[in-house]
Amino acid sequence: MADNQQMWKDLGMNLEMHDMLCEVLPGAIGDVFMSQENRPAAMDYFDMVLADVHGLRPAELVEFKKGGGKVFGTFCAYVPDEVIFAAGGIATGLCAGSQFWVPGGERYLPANTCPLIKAMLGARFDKTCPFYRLADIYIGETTCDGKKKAYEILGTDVPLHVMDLPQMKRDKDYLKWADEIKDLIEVVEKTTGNKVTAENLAENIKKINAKRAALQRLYELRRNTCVPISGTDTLLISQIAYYDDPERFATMVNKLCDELEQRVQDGVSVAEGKKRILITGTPMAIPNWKLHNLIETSGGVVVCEETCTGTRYFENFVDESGKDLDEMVQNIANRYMGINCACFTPNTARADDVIRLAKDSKADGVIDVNLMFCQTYDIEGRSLEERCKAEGIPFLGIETDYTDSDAQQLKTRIGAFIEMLG
Ligand code: BJ8
Repeated sequence: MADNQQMWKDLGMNLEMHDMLCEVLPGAIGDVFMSQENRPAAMDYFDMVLADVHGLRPAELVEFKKGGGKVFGTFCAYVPDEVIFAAGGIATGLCAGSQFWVPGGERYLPANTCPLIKAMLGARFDKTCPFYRLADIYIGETTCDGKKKAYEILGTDVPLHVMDLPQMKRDKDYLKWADEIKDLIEVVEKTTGNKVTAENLAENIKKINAKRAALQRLYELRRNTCVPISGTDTLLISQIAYYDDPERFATMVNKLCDELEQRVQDGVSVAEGKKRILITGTPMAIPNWKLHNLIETSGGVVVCEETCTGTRYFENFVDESGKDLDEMVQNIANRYMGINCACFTPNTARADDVIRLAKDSKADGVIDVNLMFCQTYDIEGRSLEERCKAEGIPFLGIETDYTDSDAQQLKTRIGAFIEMLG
């Protein structure tokens, strides 16, 4: 911890304020994670990463930077890590899941902005997150309006490149996204001083695909009647996926999956008699475990997340057969355009995904979680509910923020929904 203090100081962090943030974390970890029974032993790696979330990985990144390495901060599942790693850079998610950062963001943004966006700005301008301090450049993207405008403000304080994400999925939009990836390659090359070549890109396409494969394996194991891991633990893993070293992360997830396979064989379940829930909606950035915790302490078990801290992050591989840089870039573009975010129109494929995943994971019900003031996901909630109802899948829509002020009320609603599932 003493070393961390020096590192945080060197990163120009506001230590006094950061201490306040650190004070609440151990309690939250105890309440949310350690209180669960019968956790897989291989969760110890992820627990360790979480317990020192502002120490372990930042220290690695500091070392990397000492050797001249460049760190790229990202905010969205559409930003292709492959090209950043190909140029010898490191991509790290800049998560914004804590209420702690929201008041800081409200100094720059209207109060009726999504908490995730407010937390992004609070984490940067309050100087209380080492990842936000470490990143040499941020990579934004034109997804929702709130993020677009927030990037303009962030860009006054840190180098920032915004990728222009198409909002439709016509053939020309796939070509356009490939073009944007080429622009990103130029930015990455300029920042790192290294070239993206067909060779290093092919290697990194494989590396990131391997990480996706590990996550797919984990999510498939949750489909078993005997649920070998809680949704809360899985959410933590999905959150860590955004900033851990990809190869080590895949190794640790595969190690966990070996244990979970054994659990399934032995009939070890963490969810005896619990109702299976699929969560869909807005992403849950670390340390937002609110809904999983409420569901899993109210008689439910989360068996799948159709979110960007879930299937949207890892479903579909990049085709590895590209022979030259152009083909590889188009293959990357095609894979990322397959993500079904509500910022696209139309976005009916997301509802198809929810139905497919609900069936595959044998969900008893779907809970659609919307971060307050996120218009695009909020609006999609209605058609999603209609689709689920048409398929005979019970549905509950929830809107919430990062505070605990509605926790009791939500617990009552979730408890009633789970009871209604029979
Ligand atoms: S691909 S979901 S990570 S944009 S910030 S849209 S919650 S109002 S995060 Fe997202 Fe990429 Fe889409 Fe996924 Fe709403 Fe808030 Fe906007 Fe948000």
